[in-house]
Amino acid sequence: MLKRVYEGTIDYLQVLDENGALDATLFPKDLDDSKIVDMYKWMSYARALDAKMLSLQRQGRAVTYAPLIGEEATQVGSAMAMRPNDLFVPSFRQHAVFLVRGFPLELFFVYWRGFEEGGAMPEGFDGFEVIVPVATQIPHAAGIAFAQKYNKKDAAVVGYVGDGGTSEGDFYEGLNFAGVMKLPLVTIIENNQWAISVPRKNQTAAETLAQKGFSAGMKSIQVDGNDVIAVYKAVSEAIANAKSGPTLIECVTYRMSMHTTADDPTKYRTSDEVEFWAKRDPILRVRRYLNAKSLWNDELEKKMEEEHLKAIDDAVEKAEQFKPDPKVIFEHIYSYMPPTLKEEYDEAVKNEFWQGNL
Ligand SMILES: Cc1ncc(C[n+]2csc(CCOP(=O)(O)OP(=O)(O)O)c2C)c(N)n1
Ligand SMILES: [Mg+2]
Repeated sequence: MLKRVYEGTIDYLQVLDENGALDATLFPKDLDDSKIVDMYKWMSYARALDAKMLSLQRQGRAVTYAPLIGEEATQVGSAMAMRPNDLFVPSFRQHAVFLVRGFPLELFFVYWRGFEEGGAMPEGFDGFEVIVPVATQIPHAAGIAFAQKYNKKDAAVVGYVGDGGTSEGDFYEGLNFAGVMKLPLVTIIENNQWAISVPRKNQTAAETLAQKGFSAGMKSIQVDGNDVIAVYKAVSEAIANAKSGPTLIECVTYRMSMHTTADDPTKYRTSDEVEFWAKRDPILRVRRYLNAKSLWNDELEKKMEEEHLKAIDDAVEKAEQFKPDPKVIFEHIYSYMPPTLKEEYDEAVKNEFWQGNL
């Protein structure tokens, strides 16, 4: 006997194409033009923030930074789809998610000056701090989703991972657990085509990254990650469905800039490729849509830019006056200080290690 025991398909979702044309049949019911204006403003705000961070880093006023430019639709669309109590678990590039979810900008800049205080999430903030070890956040996200289910909370967890991260064991382990336990976990693969200098095609021979969800028995979809409306729709639906189980969403986008400020992408990719994606810019297509409907103009653009720059500059000014407490590096990682760490802490304090005495 030979019979087919499994068959899977992956859908690709796009609602707003690169020319700003909308597929009205797919337009989410809870969106209207004023929300699209909000999406446009958040994406523009994120891009302005990114430009500021790059400038600060180049002036020696910020630590190594991973730019988000090009990935605004994936981040803003998903963050706007979250309900007030939903939680997010980022990796290291999701600055727009922090922004949309209301992370205080001043604290954002304190973190990127290199101070631990900026990594301690304010009480009541429904997100987790920047996580650099690739894909280790996915088992954490699954565990946090387990806690929501166990405690009967009506909250979903949205976890982010890169295309490179999907090759890590942690990614599969987290997804597998979420599938078995039917956890309220929405995992977003921010497929920006590169993992530092390793292209997407070298990560896997599979045609999509979304199909990796099949192995964990979860709903999986591929989305135009440069289409903020498609991302919003896919994530809203996954969140609405989270009580019955997890979803994997591959957002196909592009890292328009360097991997981090310590990288030079001209060494390993062509300008033709960058130009191809620049035409699919996530902000440009929304601007085209809004222009066609006379919902936006240069005057509004100028006013918005001024507001964003003022908010950013005010936050930078405050963050630069911030005086860090060196002892804090011991404090907020564990809910209580384990004995070995306490020992190091006591020794450091006794020797006033921040004076260079150790
Ligand atoms: C476990 C681990 N291995 C290697 C690194 C070094 N590293 C940092 S980012 C990165 C590439 C990540 O690529 P991807 O998952 O696609 O995310 P992106 O940077 O594109 O957002 C690597 C290899 C790391 N931080 N952690
Ligand atoms: Mg990547």
